[in-house]
Amino acid sequence: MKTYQTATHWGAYRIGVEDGRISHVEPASYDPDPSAIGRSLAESCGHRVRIAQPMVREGWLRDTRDHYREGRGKDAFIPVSWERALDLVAGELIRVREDHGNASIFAGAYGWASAGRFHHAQSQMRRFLNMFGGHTNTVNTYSFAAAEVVVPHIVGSFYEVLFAGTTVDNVAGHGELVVAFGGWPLKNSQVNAGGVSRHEVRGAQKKCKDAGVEFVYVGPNRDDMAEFLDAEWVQLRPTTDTAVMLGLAHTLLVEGLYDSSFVYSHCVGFDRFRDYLLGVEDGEAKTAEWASGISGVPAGQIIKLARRMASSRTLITASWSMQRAEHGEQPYWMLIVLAAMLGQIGLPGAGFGFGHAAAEGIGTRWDHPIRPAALPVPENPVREVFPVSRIADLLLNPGGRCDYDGKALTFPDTRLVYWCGGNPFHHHQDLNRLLEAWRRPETIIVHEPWWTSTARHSDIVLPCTSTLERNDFTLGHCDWSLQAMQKVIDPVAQSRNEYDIFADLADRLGFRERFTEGRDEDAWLRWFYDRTVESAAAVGVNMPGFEAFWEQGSCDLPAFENPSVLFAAFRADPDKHPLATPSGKIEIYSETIASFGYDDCPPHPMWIEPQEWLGSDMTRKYPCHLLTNQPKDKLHSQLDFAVNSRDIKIKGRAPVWINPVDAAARNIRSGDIVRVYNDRGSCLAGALVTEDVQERVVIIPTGAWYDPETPGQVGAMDVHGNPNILTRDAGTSKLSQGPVAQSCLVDLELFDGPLPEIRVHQPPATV
Ligand SMILES: Nc1nc2c(c(=O)[nH]1)N[C@H]1C(S)=C(S)[C@@H](COP(=O)(O)OP(=O)(O)OC[C@H]3O[C@@H](n4cnc5c(=O)[nH]c(N)nc54)[C@H](O)[C@@H]3O)O[C@H]1N2
Ligand SMILES: Nc1nc2c(c(=O)[nH]1)N[C@H]1C(S)=C(S)[C@@H](COP(=O)(O)OP(=O)(O)OC[C@H]3O[C@@H](n4cnc5c(=O)[nH]c(N)nc54)[C@H](O)[C@@H]3O)O[C@H]1N2
Ligand SMILES: [Mo]
Repeated sequence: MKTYQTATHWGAYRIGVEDGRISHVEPASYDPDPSAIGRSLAESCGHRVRIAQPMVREGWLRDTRDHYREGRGKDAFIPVSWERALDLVAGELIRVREDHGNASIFAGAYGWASAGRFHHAQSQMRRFLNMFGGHTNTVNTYSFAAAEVVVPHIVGSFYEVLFAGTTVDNVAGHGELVVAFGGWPLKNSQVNAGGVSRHEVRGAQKKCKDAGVEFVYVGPNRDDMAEFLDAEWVQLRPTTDTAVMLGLAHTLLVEGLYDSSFVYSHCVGFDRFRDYLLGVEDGEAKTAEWASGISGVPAGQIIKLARRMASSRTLITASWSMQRAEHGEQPYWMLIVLAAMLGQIGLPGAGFGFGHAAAEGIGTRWDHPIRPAALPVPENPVREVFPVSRIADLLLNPGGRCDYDGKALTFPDTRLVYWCGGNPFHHHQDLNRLLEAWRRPETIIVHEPWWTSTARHSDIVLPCTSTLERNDFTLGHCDWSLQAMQKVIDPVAQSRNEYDIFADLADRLGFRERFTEGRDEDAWLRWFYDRTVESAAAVGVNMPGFEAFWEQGSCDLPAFENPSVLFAAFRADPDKHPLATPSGKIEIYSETIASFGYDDCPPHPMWIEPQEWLGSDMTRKYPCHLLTNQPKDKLHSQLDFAVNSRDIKIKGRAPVWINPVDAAARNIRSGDIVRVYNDRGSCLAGALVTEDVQERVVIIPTGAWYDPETPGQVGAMDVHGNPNILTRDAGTSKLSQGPVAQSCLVDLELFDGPLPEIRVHQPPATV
């Protein structure tokens, strides 16, 4: 058996190969808490749902005028040679550029792709397309769009809070109480964008518990907090966290428990916010009673918690999920204001943080000063960008207006979509609306290793290699180790590296030399490595040569001293270390946001009633709140067909978590298949009845590939449990235009019809 080292977004592994087949997968010996997602790796190469060769949708090829766009998702595919496929792609790129201009090429192409530095799909695509004259791109993420836009207005930077936040170790040493809105879910710290060498979050959380720190979890799902933390569980109606925080703030204010010197020395705008808290203008004080009426948390519990927070060294945290909701800016802004009122920002073991355990490294390690090289991407000549989760709006409303962070954007007229490394038919909200929007462009080109839902809904499908079929290396954020990704087996069937695909396209378009700079994979890897070595040398660190690193399979970066406390310098001297806000201070009231005049994002945090929540009239029709969290068993939709994902499915469908009270009322038992529905769509899922989820909340994790009962039909039931058939596609507010997946009401019923087959893990029909 020959063994190789590889790395993924969920860990590093040793892979054994016998007779050209993967016979063995073992987590890296130095990983203290490896992820089970690695179990799925062996199937990643040989599975029947790999795309064997380039494919073109039948209707696209036959209907040369309109490309029979309604055929997307239902047409058969015609296998073609690489030569033919690349000629078609190059021809389409030229046609669209000539007839409509480069802004009509949309390649925002959001998605996690694979972990390597060089073979990063989107970087390859952007380097290629920018050399071709550019493309319409996107800004922000599905992960934390609202936070990315609002937090810089409040404290100057969002990424500083993420990558230089107060660490769990620091809390173990100095903290007394952690109040975690949305929890610290260990299921999420299995992964890290760009790679993870060691899973250390569980260990860090245990240390914190052992040090005597106490935990309060505020949220609807007990599974968000490890059992060993023994957290007090405060249940609340989903997306009402802002109201609870306001109730806490009001209690601090009226009981004189807030730090008035900190809010005046380090913040601006407290007086206006205080007027709101006291109800000076709207006549409604935001008391604990008031907060209780909205959130369902007993007023006494809010008051007690406020007192406990004020008398302890307290860290308050929010999960990223919380801002993926209508008015998702508000809970993040309010969390900062609450921490400011406690006056502990910048103190060891205290203050606030976002996304502890949302990914490995977040809240446990700071970003290393040595950063890896990235593929050089020339500047995009096309200036058009828009918020990433407005993709369906873009396709549906060419020329339409989109407000965003003080700007008025205009949607370009998209004629061609180019997607690499993402799965919008997994990640976007309201898939029926996306399906309709997806019929607008003339041509959709997708690179994928597998027949994902997105590949099935495109016109030209180019099969690319997956991780184990190429050489690369990783260095993830807050992960202090380079991990080699050694080629384990030859590319499956006719699949090719993205780099080679784009080099051949560049050849047809006349810029191969510029694209490749004369380098092959090996030369690029050395180029990347050497740039990383230079970055290390700049901070006085010597790294081994490439050969030694490759032989060894990994290279740990030296530990570096970091203060481990967010905004410690600012606390100590706000004049000498101002924040990057207009005032240099924490903006409890933002003049900038006030100047935008947005009706849905006021100048200080507020409770704004959403359209869909457990307090709205719509609950008469749809009485349950649907949350769609990250799956335990995989990364998003990746390797959905493989063993670790299959094992948690129920009769082949994604699980839906239901409280026993709601299940009994509908005569549903664990293991039953249920239909979950609202006005936007419906899907089947497998019931998992559990007291871990509170009443009137149901949870379907994301990631099951969309598998419509009638392919290509808007409104068809998804038989597999992709919750985005149910979620709403709207922006958080005019400020950030982030996704609102967590604001979603549904009902559910026992499904006792004949169980439709899961077809999405089989390749589509070919002619
Ligand atoms: N309802 C709801 N929806 C959500 C969320 C939620 O909480 N609720 N979360 C959102 C969030 S935070 C995110 S980040 C998104 C994630 O959404 P995505 O990032 O789109 O999800 P992935 O499944 O990781 O998609 C990556 C795709 O790239 C492919 N791929 C892997 N390697 C390569 C490669 O080398 N080349 C190419 N061309 N392709 C490759 C994989 O097969 C996969 O199909 O989902 C969002 N959607
Ligand atoms: N295993 C695994 N890990 C992952 C990923 C994956 O796909 N698989 N994806 C990664 C990515 S891209 C991201 S962005 C992060 C996402 O990190 P998050 O967005 O924080 O993760 P989620 O699992 O969506 O949500 C965490 C919990 O928040 C709770 N929650 C939801 N809505 C509310 C609310 O309104 N109030 C409160 N108090 N709680 C609420 C839910 O119970 C949910 O389980 O995870 C990363 N980690
Ligand atoms: Mo994400």
